[in-house]
Amino acid sequence: VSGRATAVVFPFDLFGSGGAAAGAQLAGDELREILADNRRETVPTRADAYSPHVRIKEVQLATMEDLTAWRQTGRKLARASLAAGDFLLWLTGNHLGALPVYDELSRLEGAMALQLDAHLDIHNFHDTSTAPSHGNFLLHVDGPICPVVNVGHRDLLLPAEYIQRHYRQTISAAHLHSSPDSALAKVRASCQGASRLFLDLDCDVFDPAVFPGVSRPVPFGLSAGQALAVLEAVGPERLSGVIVSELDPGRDEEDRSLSVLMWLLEWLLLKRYEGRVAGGGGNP
Ligand SMILES: [Mn+2]
Repeated sequence: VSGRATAVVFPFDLFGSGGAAAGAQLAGDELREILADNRRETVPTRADAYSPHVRIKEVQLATMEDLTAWRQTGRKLARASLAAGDFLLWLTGNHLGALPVYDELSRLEGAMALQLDAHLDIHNFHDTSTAPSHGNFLLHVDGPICPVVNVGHRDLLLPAEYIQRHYRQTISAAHLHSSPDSALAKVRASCQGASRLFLDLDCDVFDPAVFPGVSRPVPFGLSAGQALAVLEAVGPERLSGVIVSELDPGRDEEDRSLSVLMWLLEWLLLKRYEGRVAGGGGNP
């Protein structure tokens, strides 16, 4: 563990949710602003725990050459950061932009993804393309995929046996709404053995009332508080990285979605770094 946090802005949004690349850039800009504000502050604040350790890398996906090489470019960046033991904050456009991280993560022993997503991204319907898209990208991971646990889906179509082939565990939003304690216990248990736990946050896991800024809103989603409870259940300080996708600023309303996301990211950074400073037990 390096003690460093690398935020990668990876504005990819082809093959689904066009417009979400702007969400990655916006989240990156907000993070830069938060860090600058923290640096300007003259009295000690809790943000001092993480601010000095965060750096931001911005990937250009602007030319045909850039786009042709998107997956290799992404894999190279993810691989370097995983090898260095950085805390990786991957800000991408649509959910397919998470694929290069899954490619690299899946090569590592003890790796696991806790995926918060309204959809189970293994769609194989007659009218969905078999080429990689934001709705099926888990089927396209290079090599055997690391265990994936979904929390918060609202899927009404996929048969259980098909889901079980691709997910270690799925805990639906309905389960969370109706029996929160049992759902959270299930989340905790299914993430227990992982030594490298990544949070894969597809913003459409939130209820559209909380988070309107997504291109495929699904009702009956998680409240902001429920998402927090899920993360508390696994222990946010354990996370090795976070992938964020599907923020579509064009559909947001007065930055409500953006503020939910940025609060959560600041909270995750605090959880990651505060314990290390105060406890002194972890690696700096
Ligand atoms: Mn998704």
